[in-house]
This record gives sequence, C-alpha cells and structure tokens, in this order.
Amino acid sequence: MLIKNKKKSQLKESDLTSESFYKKRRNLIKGIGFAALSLPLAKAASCKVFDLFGNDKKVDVFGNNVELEEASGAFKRSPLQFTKNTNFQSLTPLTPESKVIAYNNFYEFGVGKGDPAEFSQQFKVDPWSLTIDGLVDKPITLNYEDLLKTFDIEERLYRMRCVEAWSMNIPWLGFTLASLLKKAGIKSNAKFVRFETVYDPEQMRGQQSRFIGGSIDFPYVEALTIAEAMNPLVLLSVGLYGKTLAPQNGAPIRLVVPWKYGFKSIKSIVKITLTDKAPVNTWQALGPDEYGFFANVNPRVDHPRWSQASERFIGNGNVFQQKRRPTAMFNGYGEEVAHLYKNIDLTRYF
Ligand SMILES: Nc1nc2c(c(=O)[nH]1)N[C@H]1C(S)=C(S)[C@@H](COP(=O)(O)O)O[C@H]1N2
Ligand SMILES: [Mo]
Repeated sequence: MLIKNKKKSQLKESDLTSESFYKKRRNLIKGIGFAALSLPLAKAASCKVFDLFGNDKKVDVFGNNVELEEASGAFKRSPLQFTKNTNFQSLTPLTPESKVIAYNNFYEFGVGKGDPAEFSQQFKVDPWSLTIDGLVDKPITLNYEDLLKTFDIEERLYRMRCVEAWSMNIPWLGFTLASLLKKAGIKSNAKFVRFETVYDPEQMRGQQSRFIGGSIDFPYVEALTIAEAMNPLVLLSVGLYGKTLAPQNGAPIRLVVPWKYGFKSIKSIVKITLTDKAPVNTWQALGPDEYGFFANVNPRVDHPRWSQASERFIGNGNVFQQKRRPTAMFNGYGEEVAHLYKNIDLTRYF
C-alpha cells in the first residue's frame, strides 16, 4: 500500500527534528550523557585478556568457557529449518560462532562484552509476546511459537559493524521486517517504526541498576523510517548459525539492519509501533552529539571520540591483533540503500 510511495521515502528534515530536538534540550538540562558513555568503553578497552586467546573454541575472548550448549545450566538453542538465501551466501570469512555468542553488547545484562553471555543463560523466551500496533490496519500479537512458524525462515550472511569500530560477519536466520509490516497493513500517515525491548528487571540485572546498565533509561528503544523498515535488507532475526538465538544475541527475536551501526539492531523485541512522530532512540537520548537517529555506517563521519574510517574485524584468532580494515559506506550495502538518503545531509543527520 505504501512501499512504492516516493514521497514517503523522501523525508523532510523537519520530520526529524521536532521530538528529538525537544529531548536533546531536556537531556542537556538534566546533564546526562557523556561521563556515562565513556564508562563501558573504558571497561571494554581494559580487557587485556583478549590478547591471550585465539581460535580455541572452548574459550571466548575473555577466557571463559563458551561452549554454552554444553555447559550445565546454559540456555538451550534449538535447530531451525530454513532456506539459504542465495543472494547473501558469499560473505567470508565468517566470525566464529564461539565469538558471536561470547562478545556482545546487551546492556540489559551489563556493559562488559562478556556480561550478556554470563548473566543471561536463565532468561525465559517462552512464553513471549510481540505486539505490532499503532498506525496499522490490523494490530498483531505473536507468541513464541508464532515467531518461528508464521514466516518462512531464510539464512543470510551479513556484515555487522558496531559503532565502537569492531565488526563481524554473521549467518543470521530470520524473515524480512517488511513481510510482518505488510501483514499488519501500514496506514498512510505512518512515518516511523518504533521498536522496544522487553522490560523485565527481575531477569535483566542491567535494568535494576543504572550502574550495571550503563545509565540507559530502559526499555531500550530503536526506530527506523517506514522506507528504511520496508527495505528488503532489514531482517527480524530468530536465529544464527543454524539455531535459535542465544539470549545474549537477543532471543527470541531481534532486528538486523546491516547498513547501520549495530546499536540500531535492537534485541529481544516485545513491541513494534508505527507512528507519525520521530521516536528518540536510546543512544540518541543518552548522547545526541555522538549517536544520531540514522546511524548509517559512514567512514567519513567520525564519532566525536574516535575515527570511523576503519574497523577491527573479529574473525579467527586474536581480536586485538587483527589488522584494521577500511570501513565501507553503508557498510557495503550502498547499492541497496543509498537512494533512501538522496536528499539528506548525512554529516548533519548522522
Ligand atoms: N536491547 C538492546 N539491543 C541491543 C543492544 C543493547 O544494549 N540492548 N546493543 C546493540 C549493540 S551496540 C550492538 S553492536 C548489537 C550487538 O549484537 P550482537 O551482540 O548480537 O552481536 O546489539 C545491539 N542491540
Ligand atoms: Mo554496537
């Protein structure tokens, strides 16, 4: 109903300023942000133990046991049925599974890279309830089984680029966000899609304490424009490496937006709301000068505290001894997405 509507993908700058501008002022007044943001980075950088571990499947980059399926009390991942999408199968080398499930950002479980795997193994994903509401023709609620059965699941190998300048290549399992939104029916006045992570402090230690959770005001929120959300690259992922997601990767369902910095790919989603107002995403609220709404991977727009021109790829072997490699505009997906930003100054709207 709206996918091919040209006007919709050509957002006006005024669409992006109203609510976010208000929030930015409010945050400056409250004085939150920068001190809080530097804490997790300092912690990550100080993890020198990384250097000691290479490709041993039994230990993660911290030296912890990462054969999670075999460890007692570990979360159980189930094999999934899927087809390989032949357009996205040629990415090499892949980041080893042992690292994809051990080196994570998921502040709901703590700010350290090893915290999500360490503190999420008892996380309950069934029952689960994902609601699609707001400016839709027909609100939908999916339970855990629906998530895995309503849509055909495909495998796609995607690059993932964190705003902290490290990257991975990951074989995701999932379905397109567009297929879900089409099912709900998008009303013509919808301009944005807002996503929300579960709020469950009892299960998520980072939600109990601002210190553990990196000063985030939970629940974690993310958003895309409708045109971005309908782009066929955007996945709702329910698994990786042939199996359902581990909690540390955002079980049971998370977003994957491969041309944007990793923080857009929100985990453990319970709510998807279509709206006509620009939502303020979590990192934008914390530090609007460091994290924008779009967060497109862009080697020409540096983070105020570090360069985005290159990245440390997490592959086989020692993560800190990898040669840095150049970062590609839109993380290499420009052909598919550059048209979305034709009229937008990406230096200003980063
Ligand atoms: N709810 C939630 N989603 C989140 C995050 C988070 O802290 N909370 N971290 C983001 C960041 S910064 C990155 S890089 C990716 C990491 O995904 P991965 O751990 O599965 O590789 O998840 C993103 N999604
Ligand atoms: Mo990230």
